[in-house]
Amino acid sequence: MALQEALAAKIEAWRPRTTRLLKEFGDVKVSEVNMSQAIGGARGVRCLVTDISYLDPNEGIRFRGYTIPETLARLPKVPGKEMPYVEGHIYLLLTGDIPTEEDVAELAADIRSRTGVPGYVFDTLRAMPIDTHPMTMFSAGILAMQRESEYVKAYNEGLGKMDHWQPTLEDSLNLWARLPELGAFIYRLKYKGDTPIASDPNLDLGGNFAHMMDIADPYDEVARLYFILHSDHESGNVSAHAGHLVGSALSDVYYSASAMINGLAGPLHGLANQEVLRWMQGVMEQMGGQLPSEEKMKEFVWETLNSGQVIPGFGHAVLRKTDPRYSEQRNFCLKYLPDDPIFKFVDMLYHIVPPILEEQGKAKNPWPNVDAQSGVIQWHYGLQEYDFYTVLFGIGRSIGVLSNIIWDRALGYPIERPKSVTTAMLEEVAGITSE
Ligand code: HAX
Repeated sequence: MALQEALAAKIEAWRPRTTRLLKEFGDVKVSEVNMSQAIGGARGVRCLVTDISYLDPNEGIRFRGYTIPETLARLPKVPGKEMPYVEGHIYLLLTGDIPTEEDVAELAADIRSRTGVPGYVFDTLRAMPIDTHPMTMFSAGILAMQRESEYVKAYNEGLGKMDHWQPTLEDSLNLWARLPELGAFIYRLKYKGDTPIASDPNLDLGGNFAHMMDIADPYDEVARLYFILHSDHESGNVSAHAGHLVGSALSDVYYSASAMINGLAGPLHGLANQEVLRWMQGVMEQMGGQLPSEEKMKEFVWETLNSGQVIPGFGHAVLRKTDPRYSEQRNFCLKYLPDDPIFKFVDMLYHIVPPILEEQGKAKNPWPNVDAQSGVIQWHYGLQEYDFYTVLFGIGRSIGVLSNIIWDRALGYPIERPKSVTTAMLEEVAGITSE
């Protein structure tokens, strides 16, 4: 397939760059670690390497050098649609090149041929209590599929280290084909009385997902936009880092993807998209189903902050401006659902929350992130079971995380093992002596 050949050529060309940096410049300093970074979640420590995406604090994410609007404009479009093929985005993240129409057609056909989540995975999920969180089901479903790993077979047969990326790519393509099926299955198991809809072999990844969810157009466009926007946010966020960390032990990508989903399930990370809707529903309930006035809204925001909770959907560990992923979804809302009451609510928050967070003076970034806007679109198209939203995020995020692991293997990145210190050691560095 063209993708494998293109990727093999890119990898061959890239390897000497990494080898040279390691060999000739191994002792050159990249970053230093201060006390607050050691205690505070390694914020800003430059110790991960990826060429797949880069997050500038003010500009936002670039995928392989392209901003979000550039990515959406340049990738080949599904015929008759405005959004690009998710498959084309996979090609871009893997190779760094915008694919041709033929490249996309070939990759899309390949991914379609790999659909078919094994029945035993569905049986495993059916055995779980129905009130299990969808993210738990998603993670368990991925893990249950681990026996399908081509990488494990090749590893056990003694495959050389430099070739590890090839069966990792095979596993990743299989997962990219099957995660939308798994996600849609969980949705229809949990909320639609266990009525799964079979995958349609004629549709692209986004269109097929909308079909398996049984949500009418333009939900296919929502799916394409959503999976692309959530695909990658460089390597340090919890989901990407969890996936990378587990993969660094040469665990296969089923283990990595399951770990990534577990990290994404935290309310400070991917679960924030469900938390936004939950928080808004709470406010609406208190208002008897009405949209609150601006003054009332400000009171609710302060109440949440004063009770020690965060305002979900706002703030970011790296970004210092409105998240362009938020802006892209806002543009979608302005075009397709400008009068939706929940959109109006979110838009009111966009104006109200940042000045309040600035006044409170704690959050380094008062602006909205991707999660503030994404639930609104889902809600509008009938997907109102908001605890499912992070599964959608996870399907998208798998594209970036697994692309990174393929490259980690191609470049022979070692097992990850930062060093820990004790509090007493930090006190010694600080010059604190006991009285
Ligand atoms: N509401 C209230 N307080 C906030 C806040 C928010 N939205 N964002 C940050 N703060 C507070 C922090 O809790 C922290 O308080 P303490 O000093 O009392 O601990 C302080 O401001 C400084 O935090 P920060 O340096 O600005 O932010 P962090 O890098 O520590 O954390 C978070 C980044 C995204 C986790 C944070 O902004 C947050 O909790 N936001 C709300 C949850 C959310 O929307 N998460 C999704 C983020 C995007 C993402 O990963 N999506 O998957």
